[in-house]
Amino acid sequence: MKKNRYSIFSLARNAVSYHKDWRAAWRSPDPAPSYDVIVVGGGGHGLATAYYLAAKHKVGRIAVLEKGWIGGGNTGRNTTIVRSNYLWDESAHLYEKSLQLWEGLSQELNFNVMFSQRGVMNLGHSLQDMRDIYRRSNANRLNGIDSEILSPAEIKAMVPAMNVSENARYPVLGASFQPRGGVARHDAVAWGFARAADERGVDIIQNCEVSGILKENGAVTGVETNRGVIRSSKVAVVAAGHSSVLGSMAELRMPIESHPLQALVSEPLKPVLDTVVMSNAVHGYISQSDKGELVIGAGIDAYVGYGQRGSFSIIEGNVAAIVELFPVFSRVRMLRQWGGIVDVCPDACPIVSKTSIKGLYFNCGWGTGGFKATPGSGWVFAHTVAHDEPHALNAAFNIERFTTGALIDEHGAAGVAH
Ligand code: FAD
Ligand code: PYC
Repeated sequence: MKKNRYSIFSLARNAVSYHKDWRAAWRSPDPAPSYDVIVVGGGGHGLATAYYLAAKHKVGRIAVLEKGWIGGGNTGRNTTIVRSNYLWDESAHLYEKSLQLWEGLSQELNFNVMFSQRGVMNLGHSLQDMRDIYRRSNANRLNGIDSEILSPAEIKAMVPAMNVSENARYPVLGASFQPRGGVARHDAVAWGFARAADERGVDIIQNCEVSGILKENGAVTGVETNRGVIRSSKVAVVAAGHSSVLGSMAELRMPIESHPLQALVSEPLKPVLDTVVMSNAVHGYISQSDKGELVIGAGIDAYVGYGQRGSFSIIEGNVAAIVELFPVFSRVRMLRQWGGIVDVCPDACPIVSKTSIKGLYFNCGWGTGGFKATPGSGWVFAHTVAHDEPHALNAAFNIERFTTGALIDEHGAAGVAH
């Protein structure tokens, strides 16, 4: 029988050993001179890509190069909402694949990613909101994606703390509800993929910043880093927040703008909200973490930049919107605020694609909504890199769509204004 390193006995032993001889969950190797595939970026998407490259496609020598610490980018900064209720078939199929992977992810990785299917509610506050909600809900059902329409009374029954009065400035007229949506523990997703990838021989190299992409005769040959040159004929870039910076290293101009996106959490409260509530119109979304904190997020800051922070006016408007929906939260104290940098494409859809440079692949542009896509993105990107061809699920998300015009406009389903 295979020895289980993570058994209950090892938990008990480590609990009383004050972490002495604690075995690291992944190694910290020096970079090798060359690899079969280099993944740039150790967020959830990069780690998932490396995991599926090793586990599913049996690629032998893989490195993940991360300039900071794994999960320290948007993966560890997001509000963890997972859903698949996108409007267009292409996105619905991709996000639904991801949701299905989430449903088995803790078992797949042997790591509890705390995926909690507590449902996601998207509120409507006007006649046009409700028309859009019906349209998207019908499209979802045609794609086999669970979706229900809730009346204000049904919303009130599920979320008693919400003000559904007709007299509110933005009255709640109804909502779509995806019962299989929910939240997950963001760090755990990075750690789970990292540990499982490391077990399959993937070298995860932190504090390793890529500063150049090397190419010869139109093909990639490796990368320059602060740990020296590392060679590979396949480089897969998954560097959310810095995709344009990485693109410019290969003289590729990416159709991307990088914006701050903020979030904040409150002091811990007793259980008061057991589903996820999102409102596009008032620009706020809220859930309650297992620790009891209210997890709150807003729309992007309108300016572009690489600072992992945002401006106060966004928080002010965001909190005002949440308090209008939940007057009972008006006296709750906020505990911390932070920002990430989201790479936004003009059609609010990602790029998961080969490029004009042989062996160079980009996975980016997930904007405000890529956390939910983490396993699905890794799944299709690993396929694309391993086979040098897109998977059927990401074929439409190629970089050429910005010249052919075959855009997939998901601004309405992005859930967050940008
Ligand atoms: P990241 O985790 O950002 O990983 C990219 C990595 O690349 C980083 O670790 C970075 O350090 C590294 N890197 C960059 N440049 C280099 C370099 N030169 N060399 C080496 N490494 C490099 N999505 C949802 O689905 N639901 C949500 O509720 C949600 N809420 C959000 C709330 C906030 C406040 C933010 C900021 C984002 C939110 N998102 C949400 C979006 C989501 O977080 C991202 O789309 C997703 O996490 C992107 O994952 P990633 O692994 O590609 O990126
Ligand atoms: O895409 O569901 C989403 C989302 C919620 C908050 C930020 N993004």
